[in-house]
Amino acid sequence: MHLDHSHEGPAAVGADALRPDGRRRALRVGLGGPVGSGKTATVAALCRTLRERHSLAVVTNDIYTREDAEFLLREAVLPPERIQAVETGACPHTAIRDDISANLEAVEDLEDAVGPLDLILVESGGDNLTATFSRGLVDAQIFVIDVAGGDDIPRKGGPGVTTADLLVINKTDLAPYVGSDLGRMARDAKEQRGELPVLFTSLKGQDGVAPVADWVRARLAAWTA
Ligand SMILES: Nc1nc2c(ncn2[C@@H]2O[C@H](COP(=O)(O)OP(=O)(O)OP(=O)(O)O)[C@@H](O)[C@H]2O)c(=O)[nH]1
Ligand SMILES: [Mg+2]
Repeated sequence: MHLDHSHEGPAAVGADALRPDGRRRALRVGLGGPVGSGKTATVAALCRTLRERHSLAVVTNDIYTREDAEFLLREAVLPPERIQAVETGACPHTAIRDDISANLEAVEDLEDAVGPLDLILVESGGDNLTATFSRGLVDAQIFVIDVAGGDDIPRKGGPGVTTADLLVINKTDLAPYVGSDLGRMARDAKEQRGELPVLFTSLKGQDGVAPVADWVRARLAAWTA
């Protein structure tokens, strides 16, 4: 049985926000979602957009490989010492929700090695609609789906779609080719999520990640306030 922490509130900015040396730790943002929806592409684009102004690091999770980390290294989105891979060896959600020890170790190692850091992005391995992060691991979570996965995904709900702090619906450039109705996706997402935000992106376009980067900047501002 999997523990579901999705109903816990956001982590309080309290003692948990401080490192043993008394400095504020980095804001930790998790990215989850189905296989191939664009999580790594979003992480890469966020790094390129935010790295000038902020001190960043990334943790990737893959089941048996280090492919996502290797992609980010090849693309040189950050210096290599700021990218860490966790090989989960099991269902991806297990490592972000049920036994978060390997991921916690990775984020703490990064802060020790290259800190102080403003932001650590933790990418989950691609998983199903129930995949959510433990609030013991991340302060906020982004759920990335894409229009090519079917325009009924927001309507199907599941904890990723309904409770993530931000829902990203990616690959809008593909909508005409796969017959996805973006208006319907927006209405269904609103119905599932109420006031929680939803952003549409196309990472193939110029600066396509900008709305997500703005959302992350707002979270960072709140974290450091
Ligand atoms: N057309 C289009 N392709 C995209 C977009 N975003 C990502 N892709 C492509 O989609 C494929 C999968 O993207 P990834 O970022 O690797 O997806 P992921 O969610 O990290 O995949 P896993 O980690 O394997 O679950 C890649 O070929 C990307 O280039 C987009 O906005 N539009
Ligand atoms: Mg990936």
